[in-house]
Amino acid sequence: MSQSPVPPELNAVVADFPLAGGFVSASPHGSGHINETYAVTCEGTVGPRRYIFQKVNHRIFKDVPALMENVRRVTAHVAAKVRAREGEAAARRVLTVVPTRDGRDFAQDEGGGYWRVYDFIEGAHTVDRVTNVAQARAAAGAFGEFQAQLADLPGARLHETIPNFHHTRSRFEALRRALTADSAGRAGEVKAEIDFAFAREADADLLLGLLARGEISERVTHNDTKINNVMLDDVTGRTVAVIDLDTIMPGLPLYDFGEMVRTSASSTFEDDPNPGNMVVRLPEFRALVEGYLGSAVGGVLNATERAHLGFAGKLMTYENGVRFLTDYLQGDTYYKIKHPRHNLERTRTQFALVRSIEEKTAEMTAIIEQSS
Ligand code: ADP
Ligand code: GN1
Ligand code: MG
Repeated sequence: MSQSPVPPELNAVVADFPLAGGFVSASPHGSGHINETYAVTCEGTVGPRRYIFQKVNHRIFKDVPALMENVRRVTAHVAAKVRAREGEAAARRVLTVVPTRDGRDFAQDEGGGYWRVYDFIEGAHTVDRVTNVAQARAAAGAFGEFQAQLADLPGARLHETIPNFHHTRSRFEALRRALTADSAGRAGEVKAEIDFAFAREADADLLLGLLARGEISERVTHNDTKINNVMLDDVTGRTVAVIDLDTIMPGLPLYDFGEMVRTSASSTFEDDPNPGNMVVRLPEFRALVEGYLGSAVGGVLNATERAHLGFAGKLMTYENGVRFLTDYLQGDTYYKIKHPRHNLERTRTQFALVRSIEEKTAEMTAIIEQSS
């Protein structure tokens, strides 16, 4: 998939939302792999105002109304907490859904596409890679804090917006099926990657086993804590808001932490075409451990969870590699790609990070012990 320039449907749904002024312009925004994201500028009596318009990927998120119900509940809950603490300044600290004129969480275009609108969080940005250790510590603190804020979310269990999202065994079995089907005729090209994935099959069951035995527990988690899902202040660099709430659902805190290791303690981009550039960075890993355990979530993690913080990084990196490889074998139907070998390059670079984490296991364990 590749992101289109501004599609005509966007212009059609703009009228469904009560925006603060007339439509001026729209442009593609951000570098997410899943949704189509646009910055929309309006001009009203009080000056220009921006919004985020997102066409939610309906092929991937099968039940968008349920997803938006999750988003509404989570944003309302977090907003109430930050407002109690920070007053009006809280407006930037959490995503704010702009409902349609008739009060719905999303609009539908003529092709059945789902559109939602958020207030644009101004004066902040996202990065695709951490540039310093302080950023890693801050991001881990923000995701930890966010998770702690959701510990007392009232009401029913959240909807599973993608069933078995981090069920690594299911991800492995999907890879096995994609290999057998070989629908894009690429299996012959990825023998080394398949061998790598199959040699580590047992890892897929480790956290699931701990969960089944009651040694770790399910909580409300973000599930996609990559570094470009936290907004940073343009001036101070401090974390402003956790965003991309589509996969908030019951999960394991270790999935959230592992995804941070993958994206914030890595030495290069997830799709660096040279896997030789990819290693785990121990100073950033230490900053993540300290930032996460030092946040409000630190108090709720048990000894087993703490002991598996390093393994979680390996597992999430492995899982992402398996998912990229599956998509490559299936002919690139899931992630946006920029060139035909993009998913293969992502796979190779993820597996290089898995190998590096394996080599650094003793050092990572020592860092966790020193920080606990
Ligand atoms: P995806 O699921 O495709 O990753 P995201 O929700 O993460 O979509 O949005 C993609 C990018 O758009 C983010 O990384 C961020 O840079 C930007 N973005 C998203 N929401 C906002 C917002 N409310 N204000 C400003 N920028 C945003
Ligand atoms: C996707 O949406 P985005 O770009 O934040 C994916 C994550 C992967 C990530 C890999 C819903 O995240 O699970 O870890 O790409 N999100 C979904 O970069 O599949
Ligand atoms: Mg994102």
